[in-house]
Formats: sequence, C-alpha cells, structure tokens
Amino acid sequence: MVPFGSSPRGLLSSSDVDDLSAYARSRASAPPVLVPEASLTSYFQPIVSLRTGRSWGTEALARATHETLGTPLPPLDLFRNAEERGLLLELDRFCRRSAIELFAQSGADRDLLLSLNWDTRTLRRFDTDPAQLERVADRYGIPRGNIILEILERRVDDLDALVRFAQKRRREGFLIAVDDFGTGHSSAERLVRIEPDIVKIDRSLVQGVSTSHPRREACRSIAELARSIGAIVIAEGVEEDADLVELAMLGIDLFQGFLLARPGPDVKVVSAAAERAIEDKRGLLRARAERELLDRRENRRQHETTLVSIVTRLAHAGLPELDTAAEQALAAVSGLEALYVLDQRGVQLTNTWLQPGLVPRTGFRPTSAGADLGLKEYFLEVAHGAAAYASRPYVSMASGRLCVTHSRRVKLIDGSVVVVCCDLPSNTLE
Ligand code: G
Ligand code: MN
Repeated sequence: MVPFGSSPRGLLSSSDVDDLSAYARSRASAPPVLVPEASLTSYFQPIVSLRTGRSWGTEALARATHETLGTPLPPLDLFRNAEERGLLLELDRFCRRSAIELFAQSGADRDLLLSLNWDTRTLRRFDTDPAQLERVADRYGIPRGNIILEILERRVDDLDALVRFAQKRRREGFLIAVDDFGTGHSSAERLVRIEPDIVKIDRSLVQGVSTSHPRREACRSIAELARSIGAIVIAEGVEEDADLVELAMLGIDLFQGFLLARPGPDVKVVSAAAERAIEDKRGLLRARAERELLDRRENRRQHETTLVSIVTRLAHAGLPELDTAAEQALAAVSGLEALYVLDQRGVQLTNTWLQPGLVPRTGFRPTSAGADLGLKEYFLEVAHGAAAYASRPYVSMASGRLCVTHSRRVKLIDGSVVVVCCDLPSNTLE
C-alpha cells in the first residue's frame, strides 16, 4: 500500500509523480489530498488461455483503502474525486507506475503480459511528461511489447486525438486494447480507426451469453470482427460455467473473470488460481462440445427425413403443378416452417408456403412467385454445384422467426431442374 499524496502546492507536477516512487517506497507521509488517508495499491486479475491452460496476461486494477480504518474505497469514487481536483492524469499515471513496480517485483513469468488501464479523459490535458511510461517500463526491465494499454470505454470528444495517441503508443512498442467493447462509447468506429491489437468484450454482453441468442450473436460478431481485423479477443467478466462454455464454442480462447480468479495482490497466486480453474473446466467444455456435436447430428438426421419427404413429393410434380404440390407437401409433412421453389436463376417459381397457422411477425412477409432470390447463399451454393446446402441460423424474412434454410437441387418429373428451399425452425444448435 502506498499513500497517494500531493505536493504542498496541491497540484502534482509530472516529475512529482515520478518522484512518488521513491516517496512511496519510503512511505513518507506527505499530506494526502485526494481522499483523506487513502492508500493505493494494484491488484491483478489474470487473463487465461483455454488452449494452453496458462495465464496469458494479467490486468492491473487500482485498489484504494482507508489507511486507518482499513476499509476499501471504491476506485470509481477515487477517480471521480481526482477528476474534480484536476488530478486525474496524475492518479491514472500513478496507478500504472505502481502496477509496473509491483508486477516487476512479483517474479511472474517473463512472458506474462501486463495490462494497464488508460483513462481517455486524460487525453484532454496536455501531458507534460509523455515519456514517463516508457521510462518506467524500461527501468523495471519490462519489454514494451509485454505491456498492454487498455483504452477504457469513455466518452471521447476528439476521436482523432485518441487515434493519434494509440498510434504513438504502438510505435513506442506497447500493445493497444479497446476495453469494455460493446457497451457505452466503445463504438465500431473506434475499433476500425484504432485497429487495436486486442479487443476486450464487455462483461455486460458476456454475462448471460448462454441463455440469450442475441447476446451470443453479438459476442460472435464482435469476436469475428476483431479477428478479421487482426485483433486478439478477450472475454471479460466471465462468472458462470455456462457462459464460459458458450464463449469457448464461439472460438474465444482468452478469458478473464471471477469464475477463473478474482483480482488479488499477488500476480503469481492469482495466475496459478486461474490456471487451476480453467483445468477444472476442461471436462465440462469437452462434454459440451460432444453433446453439441451429437445434438447437431440428430438435428441433421431429423431435417434429412423431413427434406427427403418433401423432395419426394415435389419430384412427382411437373412445373405447372408445382405450386399446388408445394402447398400440399407443406401441409402433409410436419416440422417445416416454410417451403418455396426457385428456378435456375434464383427466381421464385412457387409462392412461399408457410406452415398453416403460422402468423409472421409484424414487418415480416413471405415473398411470392416471381421474387428474385438469386443473391441468396442457399440458392448460389446449389446453383453452382453443391447437391445440398444448409444455412446458419438466421431470422427468416418470411416469418420473423429463427430458422435454417436447407436447399436442394431437384429434377422434376418433366425433366426441369429446380432449387427446393425449406425453412426449418432452428434451436440455434446447427
Ligand atoms: O473496465 P474494466 O474492464 O477495466 O473493469 C475491471 C473491473 O471489473 C474491476 O473492478 C474488476 O474487479 C471487475 N471485474 C473483473 N472480473 C469481473 C467479473 O467476473 N464480474 C464482475 N461483475 N466484475 C468483474
Ligand atoms: Mn480494463
């Protein structure tokens, strides 16, 4: 614990902040001004890799305690207090330096990354000592490439300034992370402009991912977006087994959260705890992956039976009777939501027949004969060689419900070749 104090003038200069290191070590008690008698330290929370079973990095988190009472002071209060006093830059910087010091002294593995939060509100102030971070990192022998700067989700008036900041820090050799992505001000624009090395998916999206289809798809999209611009994805705030499993099934490898380890003062202790926790989950993850495979297989088998039955019925019709045949086939075969047939250019030959009694959601409407579906993947795939195709689950424009479209090339009794499309309800496992 080190007291965060100020010079007698009340405002810290950046060199004062640098001197705070010596001051902190001697525990000299300059009058603390931020929060009376506040002591500051850094806790560490591991980021663990499922693939390797090892801690990949650790995030430093500021922790403040009332010196005499020993009670914790919420870091948010502390930062608000500092901002009101114009000391945010100093506090933010002090936290990073304290984190680097403690990390360097922790004896953690050389390849463990250290993640530091950076409050973007400080960019509004002229930084009189921009080289402080490099100096401290170098002094403690931590390669800059092992230090991640997390750009916090905060309102930024000047995005250009933020982008310049990120570019400059990257040129210096640091890694850049966009923190809390998916909530508040952490927009997609920020992501494409900053092109971070790392994207941390915010816990507000992560929590409940196992029970919410939209949440899962949001995490999937963010993970895909991040990966496709070359960024590493971290899911933060993981608290539940089921969410961890779900995120792992989306291909996410790096996790941070109470489920794995709570933040603690000792880097090595929390890292080891997270490694044990992830090992404990391996059986669960494997069981889920296997169950999903079997469910998917069973689902495919059921779909196949339905499709064969539909195709057989339609193949007995000629082009002129196709619409009636489709209507009848749909009524006769259960488990189908919609049925429509396309010609070889992707133009609808039949109406879209919806399961009797199925009312489309407001704003959704089935297409009729003549509609051009030539750009749809379920058409293109089978038009260009595939014998059969199944889409990923998506919301059908015909019904507004989650479905999977299966398409098949089928030869009718009169020799004409058509593409039969069947929408089957999706339980999102496909
Ligand atoms: O904004 P940022 O992601 O840096 O916030 C980190 C904060 O989130 C820390 O205060 C940390 O204690 C907290 N935190 C870390 N893991 C979890 C978690 O699994 N659940 C919740 N609710 N908070 C967490
Ligand atoms: Mn963070």
